Amino acid sequence: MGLDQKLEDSAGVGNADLDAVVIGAGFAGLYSLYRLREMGLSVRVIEKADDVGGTWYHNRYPGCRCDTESHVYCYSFSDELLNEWEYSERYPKQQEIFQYFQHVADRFDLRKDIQFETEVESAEFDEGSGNWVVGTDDGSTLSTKHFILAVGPLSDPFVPDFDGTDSFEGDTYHTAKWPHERVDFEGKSVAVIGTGSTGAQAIPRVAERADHLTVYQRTPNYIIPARNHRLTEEDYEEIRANYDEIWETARSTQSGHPYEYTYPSVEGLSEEEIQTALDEGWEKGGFRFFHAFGDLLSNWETNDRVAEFISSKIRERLDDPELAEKLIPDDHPYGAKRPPLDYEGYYETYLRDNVTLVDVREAPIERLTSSGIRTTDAEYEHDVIIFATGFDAITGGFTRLDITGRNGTTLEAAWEDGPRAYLGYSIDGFPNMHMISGPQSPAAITNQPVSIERQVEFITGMIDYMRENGYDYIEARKESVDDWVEHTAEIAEKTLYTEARSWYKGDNIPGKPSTMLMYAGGFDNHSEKCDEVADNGYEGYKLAETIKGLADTDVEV
Ligand code: N01
Repeated sequence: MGLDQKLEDSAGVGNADLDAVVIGAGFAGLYSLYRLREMGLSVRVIEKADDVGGTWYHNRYPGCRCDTESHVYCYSFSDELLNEWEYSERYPKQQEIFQYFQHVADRFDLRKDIQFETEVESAEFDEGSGNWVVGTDDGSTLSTKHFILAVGPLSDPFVPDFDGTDSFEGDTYHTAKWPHERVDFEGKSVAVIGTGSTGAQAIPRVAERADHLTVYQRTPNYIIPARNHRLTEEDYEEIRANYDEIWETARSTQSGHPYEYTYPSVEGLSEEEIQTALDEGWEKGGFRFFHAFGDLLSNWETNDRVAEFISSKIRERLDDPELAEKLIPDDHPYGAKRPPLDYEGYYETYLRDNVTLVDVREAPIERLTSSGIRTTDAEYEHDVIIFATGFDAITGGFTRLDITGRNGTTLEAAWEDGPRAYLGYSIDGFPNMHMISGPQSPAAITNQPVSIERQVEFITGMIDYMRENGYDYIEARKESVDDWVEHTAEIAEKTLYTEARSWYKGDNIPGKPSTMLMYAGGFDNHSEKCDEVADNGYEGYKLAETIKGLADTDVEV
C-alpha cells in the first residue's frame, strides 16, 4: 500500500491524518516506525535524506566507523535479524552500518511509510483539533496525534564562524555532510580543523592520500587504541552462543556496553593490581579500557592514574618529546570529553614528513584567506579545508525546528533558561510530543542502539497505555520536568564531566549555556526509572481524554 492510500485509509483517526509522525530514519526513527506499525497505528517517517541511516547516511568521511563494538551496534529486538546479519570487523565501518540500515528497512518493509527527501520545518500543536500540524519544506502539512522526534543527538553540524570563510577559494567539507563521491586529496594541501572522534578517524586516512596535511588542534584528546580486527566465523559462533547474556549485560550496565568495570576504584588496590588492570584494559582496547575502574569519572585519584598511564603510552609511541607534549591533554580529566579511538596509527601520523601539527591554542586561527588559513603567527596555503568541528549536540536537532506547543509556547521559549525534559522525553506544554535522545536522557554517553531501543519501547509503551485506558493526551507535569532537570544537574555535579569544556555541556557552541546536556546517572538507572514511571501509570505525567482536561484538572497519578 502506498503512502497516499495509507493516508486515505487513516484519515479520520482521532481527526488527524496519522496516529504518529516520526522525524528521522536512523536507529530511533526506524524502530519507532516498526513498533508503532506493529501496534496497528498509522505512521509516517519524514526523512530529509534520500535513504535510511540517519547519522550513518551523512557521515561518510575517510576512516568513518563506529567506536562501539559491532556485535552490539545493532538492534536486538529481533532474533532473526540478529542471526542473519554479520559485520566484518570488531568496529563497523560506515559503509557496513549503512548497508545494515538498508537491510533492516527492506526486511521489515519500512520504506513504504517513509517520506524521503523531505525536511520538517515546523510543528504546531493545534488546540482546536488537538493534533500536531507538521509543516515540511515542500509546503505541505500533516496532522498527527503523536509527534515523535528521532532527530539524532549529533545531527546538526557546527562550523565555526571564522572571518573570511567565504573568501576561501578551495574546497571545504564538513565531515557530517560528506559527499557521496570520493573526494580527491591527491597532490593537494589539506587542512583538518578538529581532533575529536571524527578528526581522530579521518586524520590518518587523509594523511595517506594528501600531498600535505595540516592538522589544526585546539584541545588534545586522550586517544586510545581501538584494536580493531576482522571477525571470523568462530567469533560469530561465540557471539551467537552468548547473545542472550551479552544483551542482558548491555541492558544492565551504566554505559549500555556489554561489559562491567574491572574494579570499582583504584582506591584500596595494590600498585600491581592497578597496573595489571590498566595493562589488560589497554590490550583489550577501545571502551573496554575505559571500564577498568568504575569511578573514573567521579574520583580524581582514579582519573589521574588512568590519564597518567595514557600519557606515558603517548610518550612511548612518539620519539619526539616536544611533539608528544603537544598531543597530551593537560586541561581535562580522561573521559570528561568523549575519548576518541585510534584505528590506524593516529599518533604516528604526526611523525610523517607530509603532516604538520598546528597548535591553535598557542596561535589561534585568525581568519580564512582566499588561499588558506591564517593563524596569529603564520599563514598556511590549502586546496581543501575539512571541518571536523562537531555538532550543536543534543539540542541542535530540536531547536532548528520551529516547534510550538500549547498556549503558543515555543520550544525556544520553553528552553530559554536551558534545555529541560522529563526523563529526556517530554516537556510541559508540549502534549503528545516525544523526544528520543533528548536533553537529560542518557543519549550519546551510552551505547546508542541499546539506549534507543529502550527509549522507543518507553514511548510506544506509553502510547499503548493511553489507548488501553482511553486517554488521548499525555503531557509531562512542570514539576516532574523541573525535578528531573535538577536531579540530572545534581548527578553531573558529582562527576568530573564538569571539569572539561566539551559538547557534552554545549561548550563548543558560542553562546550556548554550559550545562550537562545528558543524564550521567547511567543507562541502567535511567532505564529503571522509566520502568518505575510506567509501572505507576506514567507517574509525573498528566493524562487526559481531552485537551481541556489536560489544561484543567488532568488525571492525578
Ligand atoms: O566533534 P567534537 P566530532 N577552532 O566536538 C575543534 C560522535 N562520533 O565530530 O576540543 C579550532 O568532538 C574542537 O576543539 P575543542 C562522538 O560522540 C562518534 O569529532 O573544542 N578547533 C574539537 O577538536 C563524538 O564525540 C563516532 O577545543 C575547533 C573538534 O573541533 C561526537 O560525534 C565517530 C573550533 C570537534 O570535536 C562529535 O565528534 C565520530 C575552532 N573554532 C564522532 N571549533 C563513532 O565512532 C571546534 N574545534 C560512533
